[in-house]
Order: sequence, then structure tokens, then C-alpha cells
Amino acid sequence: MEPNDLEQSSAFYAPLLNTPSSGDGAPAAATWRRSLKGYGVILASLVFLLSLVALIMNQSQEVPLPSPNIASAPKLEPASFLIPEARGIAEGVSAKSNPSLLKEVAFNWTNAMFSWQRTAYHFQPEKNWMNDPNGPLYYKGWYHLFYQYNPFSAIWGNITWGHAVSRDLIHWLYLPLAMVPDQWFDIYGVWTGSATFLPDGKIVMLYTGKTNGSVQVQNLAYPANLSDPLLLHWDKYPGNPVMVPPPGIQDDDFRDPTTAWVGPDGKWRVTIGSRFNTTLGLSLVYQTKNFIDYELLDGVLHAVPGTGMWECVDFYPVAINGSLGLDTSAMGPGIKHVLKASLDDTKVDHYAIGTYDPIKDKWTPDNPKMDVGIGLRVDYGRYYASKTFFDPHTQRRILWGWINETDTENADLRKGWASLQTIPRTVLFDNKTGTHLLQWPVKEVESLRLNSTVFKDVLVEAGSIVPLDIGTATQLDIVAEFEIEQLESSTTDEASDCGNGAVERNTFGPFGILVIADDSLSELTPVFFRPVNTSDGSLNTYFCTDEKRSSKANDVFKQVYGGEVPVLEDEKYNMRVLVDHSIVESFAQGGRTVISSRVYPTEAIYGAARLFLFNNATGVNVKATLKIWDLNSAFIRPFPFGETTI
Ligand code: DQQ
Repeated sequence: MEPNDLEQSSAFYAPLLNTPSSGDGAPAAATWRRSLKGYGVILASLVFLLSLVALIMNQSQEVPLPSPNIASAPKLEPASFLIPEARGIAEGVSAKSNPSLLKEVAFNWTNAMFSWQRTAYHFQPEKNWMNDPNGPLYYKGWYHLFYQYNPFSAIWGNITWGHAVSRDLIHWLYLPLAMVPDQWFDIYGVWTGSATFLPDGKIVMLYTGKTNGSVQVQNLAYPANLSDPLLLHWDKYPGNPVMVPPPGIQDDDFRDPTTAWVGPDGKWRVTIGSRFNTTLGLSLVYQTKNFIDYELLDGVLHAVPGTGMWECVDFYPVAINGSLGLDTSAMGPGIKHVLKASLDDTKVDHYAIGTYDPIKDKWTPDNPKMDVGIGLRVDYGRYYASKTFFDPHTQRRILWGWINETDTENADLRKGWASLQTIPRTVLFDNKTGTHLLQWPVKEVESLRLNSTVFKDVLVEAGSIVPLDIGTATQLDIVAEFEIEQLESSTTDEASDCGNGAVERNTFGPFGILVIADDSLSELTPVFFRPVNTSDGSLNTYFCTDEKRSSKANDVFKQVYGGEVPVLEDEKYNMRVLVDHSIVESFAQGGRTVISSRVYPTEAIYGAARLFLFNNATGVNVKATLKIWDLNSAFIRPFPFGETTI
């Protein structure tokens, strides 16, 4: 499709205001005032009309939606009003609880709303609960994903290893469960683990088992038949466990072994997250020659006070230059090492980049102020327990991450499923900043691209919203660039973060896109940049998503997420956003800062979901250029064992 000229329509929506019908936050720039005159009457009538519609809709849920396609949605059925008490963290390390929601009145969810939430091209099991990605690997032409899975319910428990395979990381085939809790050393759960390839082609899987005495131990498993590309059957080593909590470490603070790497002495190392004295987060290092006998090394790989229990530690090398991933055992000049920990206390994945000393088995962050748990996050949204693997087939390091729900457990039970995995992302060192990783959706997702629409140099004036006419906007791949034109001088007393979300107006921002929005803007999720003036005259930019108006329902957790993103002098503001029904994955500046956001709209669904540009800055106009693809659904289904060709 040819580039669309949207300048004509740029004033048809009011800016995002804190109180939708109030008149606060009027832009101050002279240019803005001039352009406002031309549209003043239209705007005033529109604001009045919108307020009227909002008022009517508040009084009655029965007002029809503006979308012509909503009629095609499945029949609505009333949902239950019961909210069970959320389970406490004591029940398990991955208990899902949103206690803040307990006070809220349950929304009248319908089955149609629930059906719409299921994603079209993200990996999720056919039904029930999923959490951490486990043991990802590539073998004989297949990508394997194992995952923490409850075969019996949509809430955490009975943890087994689900298993699926894919040729391309996008279309998945479900396989039978890989490992179930059936031994004394894992009877209370086959918890998280990682795969290691040995030089002779064998595969070892180390995983945490919760024993019959509720002790966290590390167990060894291996494929029963290496000639089977599907790796259907796994044998657990009869001598398990191979590691038990060492002295000084609590029985329930010892879990999630990493992929092993081989040191200069030819011995393998594996690191395991833990904590000491409640608050000192740390990672222990064990050494082994045969994956059966292990020696705990003195000291730790690394520890950070105040960060609490480290779960799902990931430790891997990245090349300082170039675009290839590295095998986990790679080390030497031109290589840095990434240490990632999932902080149990906050349920946030943090990483830091640093140097690994393979003789002392110690890792040191490049910048102690940005150490693990106190600096960068892997993803600033709803994201946890991530894990990478090296794909020898394409020489990439690929990152998986678990996206949890932010609704109630009752809603999950009604839907029959909970959680999904992100689109796998390649991970590279960002040698332009030298401080960040770059995460980017694997290129295979582009095979889902259908028709595209280009919008070139769309003017989005300060305080305006511009609809992007692409029709239904539920499965999208959006690439957008923004340039700003300053209209007024700035002040320096601006919130240096994502502020109160997209409604908080600064001189330079926020500006970006509104995804999963309905025509009347009663529901919307802004993904945006917020450049903030600093006292030395430079701009610090934050990349954010604001879920506060993503849903009319109050029994879902709605947050403003985001973090700082370096925007270098020769760069425009750029973002890539993957929209897949209830999940929005957003990547700023080539993947320096990433946000996964979970949204539960009630109106901006099916044919009613729309896309807009917005600029809520007071002192800049924005010029936006976008390319937007509709994305096909991925084919995710049970493995067709009866078929001869797949
Ligand atoms: N989930 C697993 C644990 C891990 C936690 C249990 C992180 O092994 O520490 O399901 O989400």
C-alpha cells in the first residue's frame, strides 16, 4: 500500500488527559495555539460529544460499540462474580497472587472476552498453567522448548515439564510431557533446569527437584534415545540428587541450575541461584567432570546485597563486536559475560554485563552501580524467569521469557489457561552504547507478516491523537520512527521516569502509539517515549507502556511500566511493537529497552481494536513514519504422530 497522508485527520481526537473530559494540560506553545484555532470548534464539539458518550457508557454497559465488526464476536455469556482468595507465596515459588485485586469488584467478564485474550502467535500450551521456559535447545532440525507446566489446572502446582518442538521457533507442535514428578527427589515438582551439550553430542539436563522432604536438590536427566530428534523420552539418573543444599544455604533456597560451561582446566561449571542470610542474593558455582560428582567452589560467582533470592540465574558470553551469538563455553578476548538473575522478592529479571575470570570463577560487573538486581532489567514489563540458549544452527543466542497474567486466578480458571512465552529474541551486546544488550524478535516471526501499510512523515501535533487506518489491529508487527520539532523552551523540573503514564505531559513527551484502543478511546494502551530535560541541557529518554486505561475492568492489575533508553545523537526515536491480542511486546532503539505488557480490554477487542499515534507533549510536534504489518496466526497444535510428513 502507498504511504498514507494523515495530516488531514490529525486533529480529530483530543489529547490524552488525566480526566478525559477536563480541560487541563492545555499546550503552551505559540505554534500549537495557532493550529488549535483552526480546529477549535471541531475539537470542542468532539470533546463534548466524547464526554457525553463516556457519560452514557458509564451509566449503561449496553451502549453498542462503534466498531462494525464487533457483531462477529462469539456470543456473550455472563461470568461468575466470585474471586477466590489468591494463594500465598508460601504455597510455592511461583504462586500467582495479585492481592491488590482482592478489594476490587469483579468485572462481568464474558466468554467472548476471555476467548479474545488467547494469543495467536505466541507460544502457550493448549490449556492450563505454564511458567518458566526450561532447557531450550536445538537438536537434529528441531527447536525444543520445555516449560514448567501444571497438567491439571490453570493455576500453579503439580509442576511437570511440558514439551514442544518447532522447526522455526514460531510454529509449535505439542509433545507428551517430558518429565513428571514421580521420584522421591522430585515428587513435589520437576522445577526449572537447563540443557548442556557435551562434545560427544550427548545432552545432559540438570533440573531442580523438590523432594519428598521439601528440599530443593539438583537432579540429572538425559534423553533415553539420542537418535530420536524429538527427544520424547527422558531418563532420570537413578543416583539423583547430584547436588543438595550446601551448609549455610536453606533447603528452599537452592534452585534452577544453568547450562554448564567448560573452563580452561577442562572441567565443567554450573551456577545455581541462592541467597544467604535472607537478603544477600548470590550464585554458587559447582565444578564437575562427569555431571554426576560435583564440587562446590569457594566463594561465589557473584553476590549482591539486598537483592534476596536469585532464581533462574543465566550466565553467558556475548561478543563485543559482530552479530553472532556464542556458545556458552566461549571465553577470551573480545567477549563479555552477562549475568542474569530473576529476583524472587520483586519478580523482576535483572542483568548486568561484566567480565568473567575463568581461573577464579568470579564475575565482575563493568559498572558496580549497575550490578545485578540494582541496574538494568531484561524486560521492564510483566516478564520473569528468562533463559537463553545457543542455537548452533544459526549461530544465535536466543532468549525465552515467561509472561505471567495480571488478572485474577478466578479469571484464569474460567479461561482454562494462564501465561505465555515471549516471542524468542536474539541477544547481542550493544557495542554502540557498550552498556546494554540488544534484544530483537527472531527473524522467523517475519514469516507471519501479511499485508503492510506505510505511513510516512505523519505530523502529530503537540496534544493530538491521529488514527491510523489499518482496520482491525489485534495481530500486528509495527515498526515506527519519530522525529521531534521543538516548539518552546523546556523546563527541567520534569519527572525522570515514566511518570504517571501517558497522561503526564512534559515539554518533550510522551509521544508514541496507542495499541489495542477502541474508536472512542475508552480503552487504550500507550507505548511511548518520554524524553526528559536534564539540568545539563541534554535529554534522558524513557520508554514506557501505560496500562492504566487498557481495560475498563478493575479486577486486573494495571501498571505504568518502563525504563530509560539511550538514544544516541545519530539516532531517531525508534520502536518495534508486536501486538498479539492481550500481549504487547515493545522494543525501543533496536532492543536496548524492552517492555512486555499484558492487557485485558473489554471493548477494544475483535474488530473494535484500533491503532493510533499520539503526542501528549506540550512543546514538540512529532513526525512519525511507520510500517505496519498484519500478522498471521502461528500454527500451534499437537504433534501429528500419524502423519508421514510434517
Ligand atoms: N519457578 C520454578 C522454580 C523457579 C521459579 C518452579 C521461578 O524452579 O525458581 O515452578 O519462576
